[in-house]
Amino acid sequence: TNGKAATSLPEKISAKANPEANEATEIAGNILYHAKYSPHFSPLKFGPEQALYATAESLRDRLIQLWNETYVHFNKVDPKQTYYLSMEYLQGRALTNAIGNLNLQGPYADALRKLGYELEEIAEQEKDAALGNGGLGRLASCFLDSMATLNLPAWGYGLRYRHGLFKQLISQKGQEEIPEDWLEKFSPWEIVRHDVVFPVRFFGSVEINPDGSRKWVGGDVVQALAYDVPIPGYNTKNTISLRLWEAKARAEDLDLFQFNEGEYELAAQLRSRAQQICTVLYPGDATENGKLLRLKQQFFLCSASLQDIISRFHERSTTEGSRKWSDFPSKVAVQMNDTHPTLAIPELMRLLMDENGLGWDEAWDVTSRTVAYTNHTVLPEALEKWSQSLMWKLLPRHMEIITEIDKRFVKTIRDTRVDLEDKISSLSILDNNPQKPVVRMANLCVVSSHTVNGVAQLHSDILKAELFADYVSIWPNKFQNKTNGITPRRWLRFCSPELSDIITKWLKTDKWITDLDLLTGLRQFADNEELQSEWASAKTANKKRLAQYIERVTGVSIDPTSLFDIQVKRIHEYKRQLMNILGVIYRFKKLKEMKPEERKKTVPRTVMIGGKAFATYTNAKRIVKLVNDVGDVVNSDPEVNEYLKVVFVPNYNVTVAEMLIPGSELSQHISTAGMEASGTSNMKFALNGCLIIGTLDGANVEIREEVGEENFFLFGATADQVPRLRKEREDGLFKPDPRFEEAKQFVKSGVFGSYDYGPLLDSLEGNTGFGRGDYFLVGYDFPSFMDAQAKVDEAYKDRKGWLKMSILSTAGSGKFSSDRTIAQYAKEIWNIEACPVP
Ligand code: 4GP
Repeated sequence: TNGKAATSLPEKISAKANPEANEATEIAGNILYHAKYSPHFSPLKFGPEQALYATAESLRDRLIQLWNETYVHFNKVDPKQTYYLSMEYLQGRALTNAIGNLNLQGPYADALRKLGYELEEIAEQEKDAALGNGGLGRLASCFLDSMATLNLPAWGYGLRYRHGLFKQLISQKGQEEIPEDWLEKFSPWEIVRHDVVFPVRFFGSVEINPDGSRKWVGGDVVQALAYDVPIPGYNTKNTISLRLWEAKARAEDLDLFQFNEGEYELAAQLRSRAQQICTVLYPGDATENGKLLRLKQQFFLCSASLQDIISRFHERSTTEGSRKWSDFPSKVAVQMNDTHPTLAIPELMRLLMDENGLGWDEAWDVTSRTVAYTNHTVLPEALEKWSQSLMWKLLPRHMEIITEIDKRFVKTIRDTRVDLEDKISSLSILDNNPQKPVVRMANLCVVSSHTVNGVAQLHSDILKAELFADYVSIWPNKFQNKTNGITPRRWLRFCSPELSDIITKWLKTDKWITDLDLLTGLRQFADNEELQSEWASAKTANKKRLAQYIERVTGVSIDPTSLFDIQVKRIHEYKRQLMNILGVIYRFKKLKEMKPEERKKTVPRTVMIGGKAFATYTNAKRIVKLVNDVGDVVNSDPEVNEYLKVVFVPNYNVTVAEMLIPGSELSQHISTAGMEASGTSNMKFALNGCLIIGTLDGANVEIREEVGEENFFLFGATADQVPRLRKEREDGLFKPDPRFEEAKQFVKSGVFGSYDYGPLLDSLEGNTGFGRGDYFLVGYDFPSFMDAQAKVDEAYKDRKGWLKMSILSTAGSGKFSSDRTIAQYAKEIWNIEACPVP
């Protein structure tokens, strides 16, 4: 802040002579206009928050203009269009991104300065839109940015959760969750479309018409109302939509009679049932009610989106005369982001058959040529299975359709593939196990989609060799790989302007921002001392900024000259934050045992770990607690804290990531091989010149290939060894490394407080009676992890060598642009082409 920020509305702005200044003056005028005439606060106040909303609204004016032009253009050209269906979007903040994509940093910064503010200070007022959990949701948001930037006719569909991902508080108890409140005031980015409303039904029953056709009737009907969020592309007019549905009751759903009788809750029952649908992201599903609500959410997204898609198909048809349903797949591609939107399949079938009169074969042909499915995980607990009885209750017509799809599929296999007879029970969609009959959503997706993809090469290979192996023998061409990517705008250009400017200077062009492969041009300068020193000063600036942030949010002061070692992601046993912290514990113990002169020779390190644990995932919460307890002890140890600091970064989200990643030097991607489908933060870190310590898992494999194996700290078992190692562990054949035992023993000795870490440590033992002891192979990988860490320390002592590796890491990250990923989806799955607004 410039220290004398305006708190009351300035009267007028004086203009300067040059055009850039004129633009700034115009923008400042616009901001003032909104502060006055779109008032959301008491008149004449102009604090940072008022400035944020007015600034956002001034930008929104521009976006709406571009958005309308894009819409009109798409309508005119009538291209094939992709609809990305996702239950999650982790958008983060939008202001800096919109200003950056429109290339208006300079004018906006000047305009705000005229009004007494710094742009960064205003940007910081914005809350994150956190309508997602982790990787899958952030991927969807990166994809939207790339779709717009590549001028693709593509839209996102999602839900407008009133409360996004919980806020994480760290207390003496460990993690506590409190509701997040991104709509506390309002979001300046969304626009409600009062004319885009569709009815969505739940429960009810199926009626058979005299002609044999069927109709779903009765039950509850909820309105889906569209809220659109503009998604600007970088350096293009194209601005696409993220359409988020909100559930609304109809006026007649309020029982006035009961209300007037004083029965307020009863009277508003239907209304409150409707409101529940979009109240929170991922309501707990341990209870029957919780399951029902989640299923409702999924269906709500699918039904509203498909009705909208079909109505657009009709709307555009009228310009061209009548259009045939068989054209639908050449106009519409639906991508299901994981199995969460699987109900799009039976819902599209229902809409085609029951509402539009198509026969089964025609509806099936249209549906199966329209939908495609992306798998994001092989974890069995994440492969959705819905109880058949719950589904029959909530969606009786859809269950009829699913049953029929299954019946026909099984018949085809029986008729054509005798060799698969004994596989039918696992290939079928319905699992009719009398104990617990369920619908296997992944199977429904594979059977119905024209294309199924994994999200990194190794993951796609595992899907083909294991999870979906028998399907591959039926449809060898259905399966593809689309290695994930990240948007270079948010994850380099805007979050690290210093480093970006250096890259632009050395490459003599800023075209890398949309053509990330150009970064390879940095390789030739990796040894150049001038580049290295510029590189180092950008890194240092980012590290200092990060150190200030850490001190502000945790009170821990960290040394910007120490090695910044970061692991941030959802807390999960397979991601092995526990292995990381055990390594830190071992390091701490050794530092304690050293003589002072010996300590001086070590490389000082700051280890930062951040991430949210699912509210009911006990072991994950224990890990959070352990990291915090270790931090308390280490950071206050006067002998050691010059050489080691341990920080738990609270409330990890997109905005926090934008602060951490540019300041990182080493990042940990250390999952048990075969379990992390891809990872995407690994790509963000590598792009920012941060070296990776990691296993051969997910996209790590490809990152290592691209940046060069000498620039990657590799350790650990490979995916194909994992089953054998688990077996050996179970059979008691595993001999633990003494360092591993020592670290565990140290925790048990109570150095880190009185919390009972017994159950957490027991999960690392071979035979705990559950036969799943150390399922994630922390014990097996620990020694090679520690060896790799020792190599990191050695490498860091060589400043030039490290800088070279850092430059080569950025230089090798071009492949991981989401522009590349989306271009491949467009060509190889969706069959759509760019449609740039002239
Ligand atoms: C995540 C995977 O765990 C991660 O490896 C991958 O990078 C990401 O999807 C995007 O593909 N999965 C989820 C989830 O977030 O909820 O299954």
